[in-house]
Amino acid sequence: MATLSGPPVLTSVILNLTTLLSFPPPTVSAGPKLTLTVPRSTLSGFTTSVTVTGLDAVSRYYTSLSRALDLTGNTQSESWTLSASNALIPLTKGKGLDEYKASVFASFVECLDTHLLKETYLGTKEGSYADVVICGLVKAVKDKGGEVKGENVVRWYNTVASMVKYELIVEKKKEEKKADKKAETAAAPAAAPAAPAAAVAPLGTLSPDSDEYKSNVLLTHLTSLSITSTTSTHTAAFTSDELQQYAGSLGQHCKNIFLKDKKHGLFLVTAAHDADTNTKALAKSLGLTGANMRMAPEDLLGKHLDVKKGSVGPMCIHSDKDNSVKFVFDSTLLTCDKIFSHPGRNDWSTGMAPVDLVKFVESTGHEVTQIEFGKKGEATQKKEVKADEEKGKKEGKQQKQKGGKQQQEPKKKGESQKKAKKEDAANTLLALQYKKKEAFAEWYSDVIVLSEMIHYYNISGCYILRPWSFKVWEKIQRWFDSKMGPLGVEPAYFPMFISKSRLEKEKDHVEGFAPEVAWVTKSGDGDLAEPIAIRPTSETIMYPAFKDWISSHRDLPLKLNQWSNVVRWEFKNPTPFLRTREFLWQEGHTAHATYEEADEMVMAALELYRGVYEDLLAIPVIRGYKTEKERFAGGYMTTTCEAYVPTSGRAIQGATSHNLGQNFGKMFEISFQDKNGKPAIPWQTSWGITTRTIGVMVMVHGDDQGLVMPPAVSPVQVVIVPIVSKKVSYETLSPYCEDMKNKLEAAGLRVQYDDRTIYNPGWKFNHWEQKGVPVRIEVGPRDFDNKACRVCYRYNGEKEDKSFDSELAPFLSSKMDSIQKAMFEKVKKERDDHLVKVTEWKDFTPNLEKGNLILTPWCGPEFQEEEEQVKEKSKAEGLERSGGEEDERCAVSVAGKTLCIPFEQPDLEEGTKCFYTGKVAKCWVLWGRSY
Ligand code: 87F
Repeated sequence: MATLSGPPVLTSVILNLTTLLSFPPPTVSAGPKLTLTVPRSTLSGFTTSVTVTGLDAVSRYYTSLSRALDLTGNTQSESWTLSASNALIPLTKGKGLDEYKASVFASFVECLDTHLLKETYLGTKEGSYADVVICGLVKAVKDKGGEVKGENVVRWYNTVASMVKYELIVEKKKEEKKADKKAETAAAPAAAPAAPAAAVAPLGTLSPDSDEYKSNVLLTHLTSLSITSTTSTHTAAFTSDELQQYAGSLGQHCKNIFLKDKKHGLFLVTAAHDADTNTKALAKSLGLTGANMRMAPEDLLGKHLDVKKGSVGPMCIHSDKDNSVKFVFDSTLLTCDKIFSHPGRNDWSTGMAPVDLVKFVESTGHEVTQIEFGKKGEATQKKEVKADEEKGKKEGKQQKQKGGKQQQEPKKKGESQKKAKKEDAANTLLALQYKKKEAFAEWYSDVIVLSEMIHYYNISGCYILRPWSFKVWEKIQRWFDSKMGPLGVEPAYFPMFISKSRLEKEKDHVEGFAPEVAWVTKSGDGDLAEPIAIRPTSETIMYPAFKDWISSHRDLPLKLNQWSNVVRWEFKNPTPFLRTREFLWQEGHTAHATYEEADEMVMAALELYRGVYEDLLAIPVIRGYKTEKERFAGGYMTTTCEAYVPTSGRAIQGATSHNLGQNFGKMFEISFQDKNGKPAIPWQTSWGITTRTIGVMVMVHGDDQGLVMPPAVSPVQVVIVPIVSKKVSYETLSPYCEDMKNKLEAAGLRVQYDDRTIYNPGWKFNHWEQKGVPVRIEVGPRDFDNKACRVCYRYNGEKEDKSFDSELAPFLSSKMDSIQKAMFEKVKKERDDHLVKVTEWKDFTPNLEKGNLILTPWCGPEFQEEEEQVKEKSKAEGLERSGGEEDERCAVSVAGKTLCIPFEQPDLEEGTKCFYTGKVAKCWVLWGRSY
């Protein structure tokens, strides 16, 4: 079996370095001099810190701290690292990178690059000398304006750099609170939280005799109570997914939530990791009236529990000396043999019997309020069903078979149904936990999971697309394929592997992308003779075949389309659909006899992308050309369609279509005899759209109840939910509903009759709302009597009663169109309300801050340097105004960048000046913060 190496191996380096020294980590700053500051308290209990300055000294100091000195586990540093660092120390001194330094550096990089190609650095628990050398030097050179060209070095650096950044952030500790606070009040987060990191450090055991153990007050308190426990060390986990990944094998971890309620105070809730901790239901169970429980701000965590976000555990209650926090415990945890929680830090997990945990909390003078939490998903539903059964029994009615609650047909239909719905929602505990406007990133994760679109996977950046999202993708595919035939584009499939030589044939094309290429280097235990890349795109796979197929003008045009997966090993935080390491796409590749024909193809593909977004997904896009800086470097000209996400105020590139010119033709020696018998090089195009489309759809249309599906792509357009009563049973209602389903289906609608008896109507309403089905039809006993039904619209929450007659199907069919249109118009209005013109620099950043797309007069697409300056300056201004700072790993930036030069250009009066350079403007350019 072939195994992937390269990036996964490299990412383990991050772990090695971050776990090299326990919390707080050392700070490494790579400036003209590399400085390492190690808080000694973490090593020996002293509170002094040691600072080592200079690259070599830092390297040596690291070395002295670590028993396994290099990544191969040797106890001697490898000779190349020492000599390299010695030779390169002068580079880190003085300003700028002069020619001499640059040449020394270039030769070093070359030798290092070759070294990294044949050497695979497998991480051990300790850090590496090599990391320090490479990371420090590359950063130092980059800081001086130098460029690092070695592919393997860049890949290494990109991986390790995220660690340095992490440590630099820790360095800013004092300002952390301030920055965090500002970040909280800033605009909604732009990207969903990071998925689990790619590599997992092995679990370790913390000895109770160790200094580290003894200096942890929670653990010493535990010991003082004679409680039997074990504490394991692992990779720091910042999310429950990560915890599951890094320490899930230990056993049941608990979920800990610190809540604040204005009226009732602070609560620390410890529940099963899969418990549904809906705060409304919790308040109800606690008997709190008028409660509005929210996540407590982070400063309160520090103040009351002396812990940081992400490291909270039940034992932290120990720090609440004035008893201002109430402790709530999920009683279902009592059935576990052992439960694990953090003793104040998220790279340690302590396991003990649940009764002992209760004992611990009580020993701190806190009362333990026990509540039985439901489980997210099925278990909760079962519990609810059970409760319903109890209710049914009380009503003198056994519902063993049916399971679900048999709702009474309301006397006053509207009101009672509303009430029933409310009650059900409270019972189900399945509502979304986050509001879209308040916590966009968390809301996004919640929606895609609860709607059953995404299931998380244990490799960072890879996700399972469940039927509910894959069917949307299939809709896009079918629609797109229906347009391929008329354009003369044929389907094909090419292998997913590329040899190194082919991938690198077209240098411009791969340059810059190289760090993202994943390689297969082994089969079983043996090394492959030559590493094989996994396609990040297929130009270099397809074009050698084009060379074989094209020899005459009669072989042109050649137009192929392939649906496939591609792999790009991203280092920035991944987000399902939006930024993933493997994704699905369509890539079209064509070759033509003339530039004009190629250009026509480029525009036709872009028009299809407009169609996918606007006609299928109800999302308006702006089409245009990319600037020189942003276009695909391997081609001649790039066109794009850009969408807008109102909640984050960010643009997102929807799809691109390139005119590749004759560049690839030349590189791959594709030529043909033209009509006049003369040799010529074909003009090529490539174009692609990915599963990112689905993420954009979720972000743009979703609301606080979940997804809102545009009818054109919704796997189910109408769901029929029966509401049975004492008098009217399922058996009676079902034929009526089946008949309705058949009639609607005959009219071309996608219909589902939800006749599941284990769920009650309220549960079903909530379920289908979360999945965003455009229309729900409720059929109750009275509807049955009146040959009617109630039609509820997902996108605006409106409802109306309709007769079930021959008009219903055409009515709903046309409703699908009007809903689609209304959804598009609503989003378009929002987008247009955020589209502004700016003609002076001073207005640029303030408008970015308002989440606006900005049209500016611009000196021309070729002014790359100036474009970069706008980006950097707006970033600096943005950060200054918000008081924040940016993490390199973060996928989004506050910088404003060019999105496109829109095809539709507003009038540009003669003499208009570029808003930035003051030169004569040549066009309007669209800018924005983007994903
Ligand atoms: C990542 C790694 C290696 C983008 C990459 O846009 C290579 C690449 O060539 C790479 N990321 N690209 C550009 C892709 C160009 C083009 N390919 C066909 C498309 C549409 C579909």
